[in-house]
Amino acid sequence: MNNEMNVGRGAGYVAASLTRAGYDLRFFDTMFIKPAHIVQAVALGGYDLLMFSSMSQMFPLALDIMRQVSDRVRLPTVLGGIHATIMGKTLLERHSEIGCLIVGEGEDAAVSLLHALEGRGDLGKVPGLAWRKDGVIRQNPLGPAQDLAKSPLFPWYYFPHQAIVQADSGFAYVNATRGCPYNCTYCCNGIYLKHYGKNYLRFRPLDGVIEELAFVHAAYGPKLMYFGDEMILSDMDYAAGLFEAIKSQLDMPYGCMARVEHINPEMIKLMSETGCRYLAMGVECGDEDFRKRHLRRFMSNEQIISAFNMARKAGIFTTSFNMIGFPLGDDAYLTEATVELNQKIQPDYVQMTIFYPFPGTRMYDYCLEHDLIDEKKQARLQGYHRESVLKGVVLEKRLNMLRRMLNPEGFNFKL
Ligand code: B12
Ligand code: SF4
Repeated sequence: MNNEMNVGRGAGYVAASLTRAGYDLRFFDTMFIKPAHIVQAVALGGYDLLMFSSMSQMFPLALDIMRQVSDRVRLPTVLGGIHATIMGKTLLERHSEIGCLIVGEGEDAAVSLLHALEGRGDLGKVPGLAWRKDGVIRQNPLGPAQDLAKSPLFPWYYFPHQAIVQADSGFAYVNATRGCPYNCTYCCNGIYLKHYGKNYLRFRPLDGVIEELAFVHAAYGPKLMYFGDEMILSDMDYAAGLFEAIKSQLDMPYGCMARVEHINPEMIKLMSETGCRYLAMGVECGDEDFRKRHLRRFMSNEQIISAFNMARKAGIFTTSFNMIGFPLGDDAYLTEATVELNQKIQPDYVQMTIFYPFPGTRMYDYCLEHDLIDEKKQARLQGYHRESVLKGVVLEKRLNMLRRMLNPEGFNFKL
């Protein structure tokens, strides 16, 4: 389930793992194949199982496809991805359309599930499986976090060129790590941390990453390799080794995301010398007290200013991530504080989005407790780029005005 011109990483890895285990599969991406056509293709027959990968906002469409398919053919369905991971077996209690679901990482679990369905294993032993047995809904314990050294190669060939190289930036999203050690109140990362603990943060072997970068560069020719990893700098030694290998073996421009706490003069020097041309860092809210107290982001405004200064002086294009429309606090005041901080740090691009309550996060629980979510709006909006999903909150005009004011030249990245 996808609504962005980008690759579905989780679904890709699970599909690659099943292919490696010898299963035949067809990969449908709702960004490129209309749901009605997917339903038609599946209804034509030849399939034994229908597997879905879905984030929360796309889940209603996943359910809709399941319903449409079940009107035509009888096929068992499996749901995986972040939404299944957050909600677990409660989704089975609410939706009879879903045959079973897998909580957590799916490379090994999906293979184990298919083995069990073929009678080569026991459903009770499939890691993270939530399923129905004799009218009772059960949920198996999760397995260990995926060993990234044993992950299959990412199946780039499932995706069209325009999903791999972003039209506006020329960036290709790649990854070297999985996970983040922090636990901000609005982010789903905490769910994975809860399930996998400190083993959640993992690093791919460097030779595999370098080989993949060389392949993506040769095959698709992006302007820049962008590490979309949550927290690539969480192990400075790993990051330094990776960046030096990129310089010595590939010599191609790259970019990444970071927390301001990880930016220091030595790291910035190394990044700029090894080809880092793009760095995106979260500000989220310009009011330090609010940020610490309600978002549980403990960096100071000084640290934010200093990190952006260092990057700018090193000639690295910077983006700041920001949110407006929080469910608590005075939003007009908080927005002003965020604008002021951005005017101080002067990033090359200011990304402004609207707070969205993701199930499983503490901010979501707060919104539920205070009955703040407008379900109709939520069903209509599939992201946080246009409007707030909170009751009575209308932010579209303000958001557009802020975007124009803070980015008079738009996204103007040049190498
Ligand atoms: C990289 C990334 C992106 C990239 C690539 C996204 C993609 N489609 O893969 C880009 C920039 C495009 C992106 C876009 C968006 N993202 Co994003 N993204 C991430 C990030 C940082 C890492 C995801 C990742 O690559 N993980 C590694 C892969 C291998 O793991 P995975 O995706 O979880 O998949 C594993 C399991 O879930 C499971 N699994 C997955 N599918 C299936 C299917 C089956 C059948 C089975 C059995 C198992 C299974 O197995 C997989 C492998 O182990 C996460 C943060 C996070 N920690 O998850 C946010 C995150 C997933 N993104 C999020 C959001 C909101 C979005 C957007 C909606 C933002 C927007 N534009 O409004 C879009 C939606 C794009 C879309 N519809 O696909 C939220 C999702 C919250 C939610 N509850 O749904 C997250 C969790 C961040 C957050 N805010 O907390 N994102
Ligand atoms: S630092 Fe970023 S990825 Fe990590 S928990 Fe906070 S928002 Fe999520």
